[in-house]
Amino acid sequence: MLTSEQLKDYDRDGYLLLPDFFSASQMQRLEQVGVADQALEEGARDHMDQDGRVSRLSLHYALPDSAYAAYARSAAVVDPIEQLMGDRVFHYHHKMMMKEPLVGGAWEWHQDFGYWYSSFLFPDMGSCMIAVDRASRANGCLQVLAGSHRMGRLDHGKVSSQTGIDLERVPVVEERLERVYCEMEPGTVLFFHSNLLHRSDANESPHRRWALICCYTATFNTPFHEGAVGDFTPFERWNPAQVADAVETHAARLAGEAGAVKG
Ligand SMILES: O=C(O)CCC(=O)C(=O)O
Repeated sequence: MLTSEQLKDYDRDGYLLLPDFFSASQMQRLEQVGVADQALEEGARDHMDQDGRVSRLSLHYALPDSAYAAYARSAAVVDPIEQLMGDRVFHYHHKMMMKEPLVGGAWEWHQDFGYWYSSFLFPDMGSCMIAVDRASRANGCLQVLAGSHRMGRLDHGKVSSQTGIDLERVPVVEERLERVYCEMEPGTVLFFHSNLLHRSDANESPHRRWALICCYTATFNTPFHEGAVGDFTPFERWNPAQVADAVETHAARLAGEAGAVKG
């Protein structure tokens, strides 16, 4: 459970960075599954940055039998999210952000609610970013503007093929709010508010930067229009043993499909 100090920090800053949340060996196993998983690769979408570099992400609105969905169901993630939001939550989606060595592109300044707004009325939504690899400034770790969630939702428009805020506003905001580079060891997590401004640089290093981001909405805040994607129903939350079992089941399935997943 999060402490009252941590809840206060989140209210003030719009994020909470928690090292050693999962172990390095758990993250290594998750990555082994991800790397061996052809479906993850084939299901990934490319997003171009301003310089034409590509960031890949593999996103699921459902919670299928997968190692990634197991983390999205994990009570270790969902319980703190509910504490931070002060409400029960539904899973919205989860996605593996695959910023590959030397080629992984940047993400422009944006708020997640900047585009989730098209389907949801309230910004009572939040995410948990789980560092699968080490994330540093060199391989394009997430950057946040501390406290920017308190500005409310800003206008978003097209920035290259991404959706982002008017970049002329950023220096003005930066005069008042600190830019924080969220460097994360594998297993560090970052909980963040849907109105927190964030971005990341391209990965010019030889090191992969994968992160799993799990996104939730308060149960009262389901999409306001028909046809919005997502399954807004109660879901089972799993303890660490159930998560570990699901990861191994996924690894075994892949091994059956294509030879052993190296452990
Ligand atoms: O993975 C990243 O560096 C950026 C992710 C992001 O901005 C997002 O998912 O909204």
